[in-house]
Amino acid sequence: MERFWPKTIAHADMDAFYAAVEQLDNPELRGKPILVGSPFGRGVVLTASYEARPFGVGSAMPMAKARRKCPNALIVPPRMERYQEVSQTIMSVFQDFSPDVEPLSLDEAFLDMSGSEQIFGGPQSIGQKLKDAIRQATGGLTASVGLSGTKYVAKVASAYQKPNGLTIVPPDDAMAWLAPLPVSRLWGAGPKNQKRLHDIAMNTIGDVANSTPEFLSEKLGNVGLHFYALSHAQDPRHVSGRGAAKSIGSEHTLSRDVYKKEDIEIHLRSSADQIGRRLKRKNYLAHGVRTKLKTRDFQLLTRQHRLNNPTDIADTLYNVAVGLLKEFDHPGPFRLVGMAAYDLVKQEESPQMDLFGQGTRHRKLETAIDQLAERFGTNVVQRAESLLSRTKQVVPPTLDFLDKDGQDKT
Ligand code: TTP
Ligand code: MG
Repeated sequence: MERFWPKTIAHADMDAFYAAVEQLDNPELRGKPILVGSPFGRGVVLTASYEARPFGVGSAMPMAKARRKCPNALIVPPRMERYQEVSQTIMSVFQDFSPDVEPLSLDEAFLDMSGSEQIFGGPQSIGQKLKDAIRQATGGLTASVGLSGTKYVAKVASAYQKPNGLTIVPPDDAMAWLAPLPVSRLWGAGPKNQKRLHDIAMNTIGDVANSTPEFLSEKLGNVGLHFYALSHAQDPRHVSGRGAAKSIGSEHTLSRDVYKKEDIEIHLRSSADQIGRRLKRKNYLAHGVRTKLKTRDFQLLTRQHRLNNPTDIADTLYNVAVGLLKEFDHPGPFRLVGMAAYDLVKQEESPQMDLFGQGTRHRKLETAIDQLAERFGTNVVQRAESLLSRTKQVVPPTLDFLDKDGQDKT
């Protein structure tokens, strides 16, 4: 009899999602290089069809540059509502497969498939059925799917043979499978951490696995320990499925567009404070922070960052959200500023919580502020900084601080 894995996690990610939807809806676009994005102004490519990718174009590249690199590409303006509709179809397929589905974006999700072998068969069969069901429900779209015993390895696996891939990594083989991959495949290894790893002669995940936690934490701090765990295919996070909040967000639609960093920061500050309060109230910690900006032509731009230690501290959320601003390549102005905390875990489930470090003092202080805010309203307790920025704002009074639900009027 086939032996099943102790835990089976699938990650599914649609191939060239927006572009594939355009090709599905318009047969004339099929088999051709297309770029989805606004053809006007200084917009960026949201995604490129696989026919366009060999020309070196892809998500987030300025449209003008992409057109130079791939002059034959057809430019298709995005239709967000349609992508959302298709996303709902995909998500409902996922829900037919598992009660524990954790969407990460419109086109990807984790599914906890543990114990479902009686219904769907072993990992290979689960993956194939999932792909078939997506193709059928959407009328022909393909997804790439990875299966392994952890979220991390499942995600790396789904990207391994794109497009239309299916990659199975048995948990016992996961460490060896990861070893030859570049360190850029470590979750949370942005350009800075990749460079730090290269500087200590670590180029593959196997190099990290063969190091020691002591050395890595000496060279990289906490994130070094996180990389060490990943390189050993250790990732204790659960698929946060049914009923769990997916993200907590706050955004401000502005009465007048902003483009100055200081103005954006003011809005992020009040969003972060509000999100921190809601996280604490619900006993959640967030693994991720997303910053959102909407352009004048209603393009929604987002950048996100995963934290090594999940947090509910507003100050940390704020600093990460502000740090993300430099990753946007749009000069503004923006008509909406917002942020969200995502990838939420219940406080008690997080093994990495920074109980004894920096966080504790901060949390105590913020909890006290939150309690006051809850009793007397947010107008009573404010950071000196936000008062300052408010006075700076007095002439001319350009910004509308009214939050979506009307609660956080400062
Ligand atoms: P991705 O899954 O990252 O990319 P993709 O589906 O286009 O291509 P693949 O997964 O096969 O590599 O993102 C899903 C959609 O999200 C993408 O089609 C467009 C949108 N998106 C943006 O709007 N901006 C971005 O910077 C990225 C990366 C994606
Ligand atoms: Mg995708």
